Amino acid sequence: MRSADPTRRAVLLTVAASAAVAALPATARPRTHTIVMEKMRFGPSPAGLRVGDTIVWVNRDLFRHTATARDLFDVDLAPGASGRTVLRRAGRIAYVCRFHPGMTGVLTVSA
Ligand SMILES: [Cu+2]
Repeated sequence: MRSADPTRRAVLLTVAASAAVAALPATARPRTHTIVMEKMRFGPSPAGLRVGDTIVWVNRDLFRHTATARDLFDVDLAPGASGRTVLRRAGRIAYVCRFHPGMTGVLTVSA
């Protein structure tokens, strides 16, 4: 059976990040979203993304993957690893795994 540790870690990170920004006014409060890589696919892109939000990438697969958007981010994750990126600009942001060109996704980020 596969370990649930990466999921647990992502949940804990999300909780910690939420607690850290709880004191900010609602309009300025960044949020943390999780995208899981599993079975050679990216999980669904979260709705309601805003500039300043964080994406936590969780690689639950048996393969190394990246989440790569040209000029914006390049997260390289071993199996079981996780990493994070902060969304720095609004717009439609296409991303891909550099090792598996069939793995793609799109983030829609508002200002
Ligand atoms: Cu990949």
